[in-house]
Amino acid sequence: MSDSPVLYQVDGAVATITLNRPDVLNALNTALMLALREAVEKAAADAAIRAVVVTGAGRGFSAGADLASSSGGTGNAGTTLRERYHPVILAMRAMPKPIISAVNGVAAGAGMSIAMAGDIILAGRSASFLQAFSKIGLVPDAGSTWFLPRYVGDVRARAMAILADRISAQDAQAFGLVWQVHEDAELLPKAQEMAQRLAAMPTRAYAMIKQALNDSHQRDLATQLELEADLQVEAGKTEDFREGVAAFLQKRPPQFKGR
Ligand code: LHQ
Repeated sequence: MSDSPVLYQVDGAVATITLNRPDVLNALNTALMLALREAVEKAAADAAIRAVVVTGAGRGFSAGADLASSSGGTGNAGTTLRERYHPVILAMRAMPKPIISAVNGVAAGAGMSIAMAGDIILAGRSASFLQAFSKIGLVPDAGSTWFLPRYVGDVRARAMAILADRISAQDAQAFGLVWQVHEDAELLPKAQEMAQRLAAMPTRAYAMIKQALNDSHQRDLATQLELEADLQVEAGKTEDFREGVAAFLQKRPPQFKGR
């Protein structure tokens, strides 16, 4: 396998981005974060890609910041986070196509933040989730304090951040963090199957769904209603909407083009 810290593989309209430092459970160093940013931006910019899978090589998804590298230390954590992590998290949220996080093993610290920046989280049976930060005297970062209360509620988010207990895939699903749990060997095939399904759907509507949901907690109802109406006008102008309605009326499967 390539020794590049991030692999980028394309199958039809699906890009699979693999964190690839398996010897250290895909701990995040500068080279990996730069390559991850490049991969995320490439998938976002390529109109031929209509769904993305993010996963990890080996037995981990990601153990979070590489504590053995200089950028994993806290001396320049602000710069590291702002320059290396925030662009990745923001680019994943802004990605105008769905991202499936296929969590194949432990997702710890900022590795868990990256998993949570995806739109749908699938987990392998032996995967686990760990807000590791407080164990080493740090605070959750890279979006964990934003995603976690929204996904699992404030009570569980506080317990996870404060206790830093490892949460099983099964418990994470019960918490609402994980959409589906699959047998380990089935995780990647299932994630890619879901991505292929999404890649054949109306991609521009997905981009607008993400836009509507990304910050909906910050908007009041009246503002959100306005945003929905504006986006619906845009969605109504797409070729895929015309095709969706035509296919429904003609009682045939739609052929969406992502336009
Ligand atoms: C690792 C790591 C790792 C290096 C396992 N680094 N080598 C902070 C600062 C600045 C900017 C950005 O953001 C952040 C936020 C953060 O992400 S802070 C949180 C960092 N992550 C952690 O504190 C988790 C540390 N790792 C662990 O607690 C365990 O490794 C877990 C629970 C993830 C997995 O445990 P095991 O399955 O028992 O595996 P292991 O501990 O044996 O690890 C396997 C190898 O990976 C081992 O190397 P070795 O040479 O002994 O085989 C570890 O040293 C290495 N590794 N995490 N974060």
